Amino acid sequence: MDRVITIERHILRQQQMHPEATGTLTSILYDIALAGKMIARETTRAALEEILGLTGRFNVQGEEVAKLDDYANAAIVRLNQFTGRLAVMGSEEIGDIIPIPDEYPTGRYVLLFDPLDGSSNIDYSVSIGTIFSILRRKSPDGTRGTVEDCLQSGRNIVAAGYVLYGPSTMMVYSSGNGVQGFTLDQTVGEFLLTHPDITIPAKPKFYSVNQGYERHWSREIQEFTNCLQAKNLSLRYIGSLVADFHRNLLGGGIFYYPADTRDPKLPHGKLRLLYEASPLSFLAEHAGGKASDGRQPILDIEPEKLHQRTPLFIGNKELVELAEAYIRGDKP
Ligand code: FDP
Repeated sequence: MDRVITIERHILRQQQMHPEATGTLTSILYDIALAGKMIARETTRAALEEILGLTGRFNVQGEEVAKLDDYANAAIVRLNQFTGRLAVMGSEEIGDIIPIPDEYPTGRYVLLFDPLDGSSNIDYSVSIGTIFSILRRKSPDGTRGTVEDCLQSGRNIVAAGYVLYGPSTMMVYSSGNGVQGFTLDQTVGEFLLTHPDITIPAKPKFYSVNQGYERHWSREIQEFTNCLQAKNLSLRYIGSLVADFHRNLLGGGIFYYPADTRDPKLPHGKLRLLYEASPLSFLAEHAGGKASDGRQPILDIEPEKLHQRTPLFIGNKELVELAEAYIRGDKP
């Protein structure tokens, strides 16, 4: 690439393609990139604090050390609650909606996010990520946002993406016009475009699933998995959704977290529709892939609850369709 394109420049260019745009969406995306840089810095520091034995309740200054997922949640809320761009927010960390405080104006958009996905991996220095989606409000402008503003199907997503905190920090997003990947240059503090117009490779390499739970799966899912093995796909499972999705997005493959019989309270698998599955499904579709709950596209599901769970099959179109065929009972 002979041009250096920062994320700011790229987002602005996308905005210029829409003469009617007010710049509000652009500003929300900037703020998410900024939150991503702040969280990236803290994830690096958290590893050191672990080594230095500082993860007790207080740091060297005698200040209380927030848990990383609380920090990430607070960073995103603080950066977005006063700007007048959002009607309401929803976070995987918080049970209810996050209203905009009365002292601040509200705006046209809704921000849903999982501040730190894969957080059970934090203590092991394994990649984790932030997932987000942005939608338009349904409630009238000028009022406080409502839970209905958050309970929208993924088809209404205007922009979505994630920040991956791995060997490098990357932000991958789409506002409906291709999927773009940026890598954080720590020395200048900028996300630079390194992966323009990402499409999922047609030839898959990987399948990703927690095979430790195989005995709790339905016969159809077990047979589907055998079929993937017969295709000589490599098993790769990090156990951090963003990282697993990212690898398969670039390398080709399928990630799935099916429903299983381990916990009767979780009959639909583990992953959250609004905070995890929908945003990544938006990216998968814009990268030429597919995402399904096994019966219908994830983006078509009308959510009923903020923390609704869903089975997820996401990645290469052919493999997701193969999973659907097995689940329907008409395996090829
Ligand atoms: P985590 O519990 O570490 O936060 O939904 C959260 C998630 O991680 C995903 O990131 C990950 O794909 C999945 O759960 C891992 O679940 P298992 O440990 O059951 O495989």
